[in-house]
Amino acid sequence: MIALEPHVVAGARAAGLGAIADKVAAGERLSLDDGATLYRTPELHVVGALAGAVREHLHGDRTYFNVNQHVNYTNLCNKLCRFCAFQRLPGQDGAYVMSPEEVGDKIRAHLHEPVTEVHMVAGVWPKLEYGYYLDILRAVKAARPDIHVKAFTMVELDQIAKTAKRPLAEVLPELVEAGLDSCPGGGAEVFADRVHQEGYKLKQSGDAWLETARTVHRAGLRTNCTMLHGHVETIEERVDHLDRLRRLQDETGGFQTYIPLSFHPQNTEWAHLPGPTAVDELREIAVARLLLDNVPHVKAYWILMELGMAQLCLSYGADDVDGTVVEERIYHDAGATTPQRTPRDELIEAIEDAGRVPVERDTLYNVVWSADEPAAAPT
Ligand code: V47
Repeated sequence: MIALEPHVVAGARAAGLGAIADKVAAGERLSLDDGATLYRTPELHVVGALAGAVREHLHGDRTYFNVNQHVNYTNLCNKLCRFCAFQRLPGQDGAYVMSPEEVGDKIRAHLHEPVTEVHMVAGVWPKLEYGYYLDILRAVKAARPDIHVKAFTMVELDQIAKTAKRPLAEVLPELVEAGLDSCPGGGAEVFADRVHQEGYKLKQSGDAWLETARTVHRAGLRTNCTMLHGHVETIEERVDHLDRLRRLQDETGGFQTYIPLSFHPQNTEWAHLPGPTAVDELREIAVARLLLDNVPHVKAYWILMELGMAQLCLSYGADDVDGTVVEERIYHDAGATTPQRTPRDELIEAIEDAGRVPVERDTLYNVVWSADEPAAAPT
């Protein structure tokens, strides 16, 4: 049972969302039709209030962040996704592959900071040898043995297994042995075949992404999940995507966090599309919090939307703002105007300014430091 404030119930009834509010209060699963209604209702503040109530039921005011560092080890990619500004082919301006030594150097450059996670994703390039992936994992751990390595989207893992010419289930223990600790949520885009064909047909299908995630969860690794929204997809395709994530989560329980990724059009083949508005971003957070009743966390990734928007998202269902990041390429190549990094104390201040309680977490949501128990603050 979730206690909804009387004004939230009244607002929901006035907006024609009374039946959905009753289900939310009873902790009942929302249907696909409910999802479409939440996307279409003009009263976004009511959707946000319902999602905010769920967020507070799950996490109170606690708002998570981490001290992390991104490493994008190559931008070579043969998937040619129409939404992507990061990808390069060999010989193109700015194309690069980091050696394992360079990956280690990136980690060593931040040893003076209390980084607990490296987030390591890249393009998909079949000419990279299987041993390369093991070597970059080992290079990270050699540089910083206690760091958590969150690396490789389902799309990259699919390629790594193909390169190794072995099933992923066999390859995963070797990646773990080399240093892999968990996996990020990217590469899911929108699962619907129609959108896949129109925007990223060379990439693994939605079904294949889900099957890869199933294999990863069965191997005992936690992952995140995402949806890239605000391009050519319909509302029904978004609801279907969230429902497919929800069904896999019922089966495996392996997803920790859902992150809506708002499409950034600049320098992409879809540059003529307007991309989502700030209002769309709020709605994605809120609808996801309400539909994904079995995913513990919803993240407002500040890199996508400015810290001010991420603060607002904390009242629309989000309980996490991601981390310090340090160096980001995927969104900045596609026109993001956010800074490359936000220092730890600024994340704390932003969360407090939004009226919430900052909690520094590690990748698996163990508490590193919390404003409500500040004694163990890291230096
Ligand atoms: O896989 C690429 C998307 C993803 C664009 O798991 C784009 O904690 C919008 O997955 N506009 C990478 N989106 C980012 C990602 C992520 C980010 C933060 C945290 C976590 C996590 C995961 O970004 C890609 C793709 O789906 N993407 N280009 C673009 N132009």
